[in-house]
Amino acid sequence: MRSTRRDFLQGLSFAALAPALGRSWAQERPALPIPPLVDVRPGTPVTLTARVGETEFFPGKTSPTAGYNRDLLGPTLRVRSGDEVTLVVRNELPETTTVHWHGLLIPAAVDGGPHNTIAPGQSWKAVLPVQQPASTCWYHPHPHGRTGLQVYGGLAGMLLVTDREEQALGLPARYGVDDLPLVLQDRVFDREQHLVYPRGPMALMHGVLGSVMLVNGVREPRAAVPAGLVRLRLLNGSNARVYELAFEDQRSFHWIGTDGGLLRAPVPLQRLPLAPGQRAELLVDFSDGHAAVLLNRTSEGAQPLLHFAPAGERQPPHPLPARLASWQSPDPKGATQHRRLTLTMGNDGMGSMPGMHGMPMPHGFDGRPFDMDRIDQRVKLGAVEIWEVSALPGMMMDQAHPFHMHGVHFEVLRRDGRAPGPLDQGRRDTVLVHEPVDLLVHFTRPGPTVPFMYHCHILEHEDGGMMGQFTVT
Ligand SMILES: [Cu+2]
Repeated sequence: MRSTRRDFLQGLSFAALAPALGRSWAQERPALPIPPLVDVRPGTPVTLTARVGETEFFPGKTSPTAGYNRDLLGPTLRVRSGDEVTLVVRNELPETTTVHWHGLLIPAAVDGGPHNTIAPGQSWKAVLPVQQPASTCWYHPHPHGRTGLQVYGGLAGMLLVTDREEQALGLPARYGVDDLPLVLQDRVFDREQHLVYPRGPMALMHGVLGSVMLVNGVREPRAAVPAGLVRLRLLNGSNARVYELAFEDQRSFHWIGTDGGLLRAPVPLQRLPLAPGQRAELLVDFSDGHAAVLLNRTSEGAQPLLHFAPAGERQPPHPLPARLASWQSPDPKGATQHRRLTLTMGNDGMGSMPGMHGMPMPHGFDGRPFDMDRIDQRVKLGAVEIWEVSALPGMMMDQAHPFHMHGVHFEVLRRDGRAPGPLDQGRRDTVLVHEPVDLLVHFTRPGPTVPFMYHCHILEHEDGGMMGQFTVT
């Protein structure tokens, strides 16, 4: 019953798997799976084996998938700021992969971008000097042209950075109990309820959007939580979908963290957008003991993501720390370079539709598709720069793009020429670009030979050429 390597190569279009023998599923919702937590300590290498497997997303229906050390997704890695840790990636996939440590501020040589390839059967050792604020990061493949498929197949995991300042805050910190890792993904299933990866012009244009929502690889699971304060670490691990997170009962929650770590102070909200690649940390108070449903609430309606079932003794409402983190924002007056980048869609993504146009035009920046052999930007180590990033409105569609930079955290300085709103605050590595944004970027990690990447985190846009690279010397 194992899926074959050939199945994975064929792009998840594998109708050949026989359905598993029927077994009765309990009527109640499946419990939220919590990926195993691995504390990565200096001097003790941890191995991630990328491999194919199979997953039963629907009762009795098995789909080929992929994961790290398991059939789907990967363990949660936890590292401490100040440590140097060693990770070994073993590639047991039938094709080349890489592993990018998304959110870690590390030298480009170990960043895991498309230059750090690992051939099938080979291993890659990455020594990572972790020096950054506590944050919720993740890891995922980044081979050029194959990132979308490999992430979609299940290759992704969370990577948590802790530090003393965060630990002193007394935030909920019991992993899997009141500190929950939540990987949000949407997927497409065929009529037989097998996982499929759609290709073609629509996928190239919008990215792959599925109608089935998964949290930690499971459809609409149920999380048993204490009747008190709970910390949610949300990762949008979807290929293309932007979420609008809200609770069904409109309860408010506190937003406490972004891609780059904790905010300066908790922000009460009822709704939070989360673009592909982004992370958000929330504190939700379940001390009323009432069940709650986390939704993706869009203009088209609301899709349930996760059901919370508070249990146990009700804890009195928990006072939040007034201040979470302090950091120095770079002075924009010290910016030594202003760069302007425009995300451009090739033929509005229609280039691959036969007969529609002449030459297929790939996605890119300023009309140029990604080229592994071309350095697009050269940056001085230690420099502060302003990157003005905009998206060219297409002829056929107006698409927002999650713009991601490796090797840096940035802050949004202006959006559409004005001071950004409260939802743009915090340190980030991924920002949704619809209106033009000015990003204040501090380049603190070296990339003299192997470059860092910047790209759209709609993975089909990235694979289609919407990526560039920069050196830092
Ligand atoms: Cu894009």
